[in-house]
Amino acid sequence: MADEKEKKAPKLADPVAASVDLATQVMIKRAQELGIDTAFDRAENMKPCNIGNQGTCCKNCGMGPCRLPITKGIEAGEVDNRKGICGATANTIAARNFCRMIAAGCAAHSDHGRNVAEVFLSAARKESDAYRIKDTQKLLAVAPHFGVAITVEKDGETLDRDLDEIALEVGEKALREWGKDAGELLYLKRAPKPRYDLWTKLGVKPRNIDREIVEIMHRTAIGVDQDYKNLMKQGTRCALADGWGGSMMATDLQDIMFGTPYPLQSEANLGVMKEDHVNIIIHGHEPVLSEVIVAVSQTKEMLDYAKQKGAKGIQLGGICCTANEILQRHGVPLAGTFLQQELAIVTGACDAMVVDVQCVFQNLANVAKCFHTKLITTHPIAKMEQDNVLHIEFDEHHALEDAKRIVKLAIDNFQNRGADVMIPQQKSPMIAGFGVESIKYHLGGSFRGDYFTLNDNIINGRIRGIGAVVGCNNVRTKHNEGHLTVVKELIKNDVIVLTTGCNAIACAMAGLLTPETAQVHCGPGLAEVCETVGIPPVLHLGSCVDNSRILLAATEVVRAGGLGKDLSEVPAAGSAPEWMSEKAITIGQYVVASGVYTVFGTTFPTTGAPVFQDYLFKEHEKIYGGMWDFEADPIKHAHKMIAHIDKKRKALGIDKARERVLMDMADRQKLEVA
Ligand code: BF8
Repeated sequence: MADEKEKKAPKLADPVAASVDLATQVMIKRAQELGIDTAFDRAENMKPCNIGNQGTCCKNCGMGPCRLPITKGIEAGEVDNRKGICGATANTIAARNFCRMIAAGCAAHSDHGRNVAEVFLSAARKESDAYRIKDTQKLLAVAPHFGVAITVEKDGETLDRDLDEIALEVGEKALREWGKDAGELLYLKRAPKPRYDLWTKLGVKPRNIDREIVEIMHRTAIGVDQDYKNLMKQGTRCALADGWGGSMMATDLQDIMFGTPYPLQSEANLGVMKEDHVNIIIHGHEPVLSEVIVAVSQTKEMLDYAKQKGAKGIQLGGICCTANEILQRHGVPLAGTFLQQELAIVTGACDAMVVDVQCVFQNLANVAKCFHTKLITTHPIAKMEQDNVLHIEFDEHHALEDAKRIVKLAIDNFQNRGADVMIPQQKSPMIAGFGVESIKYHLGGSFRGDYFTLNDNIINGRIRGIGAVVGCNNVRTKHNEGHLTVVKELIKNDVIVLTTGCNAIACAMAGLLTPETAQVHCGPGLAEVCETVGIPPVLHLGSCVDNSRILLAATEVVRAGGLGKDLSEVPAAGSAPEWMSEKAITIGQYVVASGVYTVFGTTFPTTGAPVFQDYLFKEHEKIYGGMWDFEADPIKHAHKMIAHIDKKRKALGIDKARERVLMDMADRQKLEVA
């Protein structure tokens, strides 16, 4: 009997039920025909642990794991007597687990930021040929936030300071943010003053990034912090260290080194791969290597070499957030989302997949074994145990040589392709490359470059509000269905959408990142604005660390006037319909602590501790002006966001239909007084 059970073939995913995307469906089926399992199939055979899922499994010591599943009785109002061996309650356990997720997410984003800061400093010191200070305007804009002067006084005259000197000081000051011994994170003051003052009053201002992560690990160890409210105070401090610290610095320093994104055209989905080209897929998160690969793969030397080997050229494609980074700055097409990484290899046309850190499936190595694909890890902290994986460690001091070696390896591998190439045809055009600066220009014009026009259109009701829809794919829900349904429902109701991460890739694949989308999917007000200024109703703002751009865009909205004095007053809401990564929890917490209502879909990791969950979902609004929510149904999810936006419109007194007039500063000030 036991043998019979073991022999049972694993279940296969139904491709149509697994994804709304045709290319994905085709490639899941293709993998199944070839006998290759993907995450979609594995999810059929591995059900999530029901107790871990509720957030109430504690494995922080060797006496457990202590498992505290919720019961029907407790749900119905019975006294909750659950406790672990040490006495930890469900609230304590769920809060500890939640805080550890925040610490992990903050560590991931911020360690990325630290690496960028180190490369930045090496560029400022001119130690590398591959990196330089490219966007000096952004350097000058960012320097004052680090307390770095951009002018000098000489003989009673104010002179521009040397750019190299400024860059060096910015790099040094930035790097100190991870471990300085006193003070608070310098970027916190970029938030609107009432928000900064609130964080001061609540005692949640991060001191330095590393310390906040370490303190969570300490406080969540057995026998330390046993008050879920106190734990969440530290959770918030750590999350803010990510959003207004590590992530924001990563974005800024990357922009200075690699260029601030401006709108550009590109394409998305597996169909961007080309049969007659060398295909290199770049996957992961840190753009320091991928930037150089992009540059090297465009050199005549490499293109000639590719032709010599029988290819027509070199086609780059991205997966996950590296994809977003090189798309935003260079227009490199997106090959797919997090859940399409294995499928890119299943095409049989992936000559090399280059990975760095985060969101990389270890099963890529097993899939690569079935094809000619060279799977190359590049980061010292992220290797794979399988023996077919090549490790080419990347170092900023010889970045060009490393990138050349990788590109050459891919070209050499082109001729090893088997006959089993199958690239799906699907790909969609898109406009990407938005950011705080380009929104200013597009919605404000070159003479009036600011957020006034956006604010005016929110005030007059053409735009109902702002939705920030971000985050991962989660194989426990239909790939991209939540993302697309939430976004379409928002724009249909005149909510402009700012997107990052895998949501942005999903929207790109579905063609939502084009100005033409406005006519098809938007409500009349938003459609009118998009048509007038020629932007898509869904603006791609980059990778997940670039959620910091959303914080700063919202801050610009506050600054432009008429929509309140703090982020919590703006008619805006956040969403991650298909989240799965710990990073998403960190992002959610810093967005909530910045005053924004945030809804997650698919699952929520605190359902086994209703009192703690209430603290996040209800009490947080009283503390921060923003709170968490959970809604798996994407239409209801979108309408919860819209209801919140309407609540904020009402509080601002802009809920009534208004005469559509262009407001000046005086009008906006009058509104604020009212
Ligand atoms: O940092 S959205 S699946 S790729 S974690 Fe990963 Fe989630 Fe995609 Fe980027 Ni963000």
